[in-house]
Amino acid sequence: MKIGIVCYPTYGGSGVVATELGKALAQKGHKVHFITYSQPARLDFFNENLFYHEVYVPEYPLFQYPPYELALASKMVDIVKFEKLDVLHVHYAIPHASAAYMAKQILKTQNIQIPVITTLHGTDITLVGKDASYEPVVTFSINQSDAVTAVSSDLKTETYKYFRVEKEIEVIPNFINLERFRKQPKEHFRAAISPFGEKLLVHTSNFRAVKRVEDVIRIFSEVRKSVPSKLLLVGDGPERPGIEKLCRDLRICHDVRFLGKLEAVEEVLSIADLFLMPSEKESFGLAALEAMACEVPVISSNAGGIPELNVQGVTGFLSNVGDVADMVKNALFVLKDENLPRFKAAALERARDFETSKIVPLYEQCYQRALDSVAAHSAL
Ligand code: GMT
Repeated sequence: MKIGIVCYPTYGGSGVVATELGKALAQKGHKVHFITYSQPARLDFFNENLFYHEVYVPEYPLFQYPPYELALASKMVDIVKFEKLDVLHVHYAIPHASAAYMAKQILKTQNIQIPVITTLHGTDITLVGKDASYEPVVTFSINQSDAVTAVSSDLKTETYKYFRVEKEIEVIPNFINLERFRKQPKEHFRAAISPFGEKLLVHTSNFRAVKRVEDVIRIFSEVRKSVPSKLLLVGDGPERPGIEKLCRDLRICHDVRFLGKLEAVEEVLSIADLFLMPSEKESFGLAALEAMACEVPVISSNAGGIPELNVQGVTGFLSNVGDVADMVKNALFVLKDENLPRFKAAALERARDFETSKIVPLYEQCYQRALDSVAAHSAL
């Protein structure tokens, strides 16, 4: 198949899933064309089946807000025609689903029928999408897609709750490349970070309010009172200045390391004992899956789709959003030397359920059904 993938090129979960999906499809022999405004962060290797088309938005003094969606729709039209694409798969509804709708309508006037598959990732529904500024367009473009997928059952439920969506939504969870995300021997790194055998807690995120990084710091601050430990923070974002101040106020800076936007997060996860994800909202929790694949148990909130990944008392524990005391209690339980090995083993075992080879065929089947349905309609 010739597949167009439209996504955000950044480190965010939706862009990561879209890029990893494209890479996996290319390895299976499909021709995959990424269409976005800059090189996707994880599109970092050469494969004869991978192509990248950059969307350029010309500047003009009249434009206070450059019309990216129009430039994107025009690019989609151009690439579908020139590369003879079979399907367009857009990740994150805003503005990709509506741009795809526009491209599809333009192509229709030229007798080209192309199915559009929209994958909902989370904040496009639970945070941004349901805002009145976007809701009518999001509802319309979801309903106009030929197939719609969501990354968890919870996100599917939320979508039906907040939007008048008539389309069937298929749940296709996030997936993980276990060849890349696996526990690697990094003992020298561990010895450098925790020279006295301190336990290592890790959090990775985009440091937005929804991630509740402040809870991460408060959990750690309590845990280290009972268990000698260090905290590694991977990622960066708007909450970071406040988080740094909190570390100073709590006088724990010497035990907290801000590592920034690290490329090789699996190396940090390889030396971790516990992953913290106290998010306010989380449609799936890809960062937790990456941790679990590296044998790291998870202390999380029970928000959104996290319970579909983290298994209570098996791969870690879940608490109500903001219940720092419960998360501290659970963290101390998991970190006990007699408990840690079984939680680590269970985390990896659970991650195997989401291996790339198990999930990517679900997308291929989805594409085929959308293609068949468009072909059947145009034959009428
Ligand atoms: O978590 C973020 O803020 C990034 C966001 C995105 O859209 O890039 O991630 C969302 O999509 C990921 C991939 O499907 C999911 O694993 C994350 O749970 C989801 N984030 C939220 O729902 C907050």
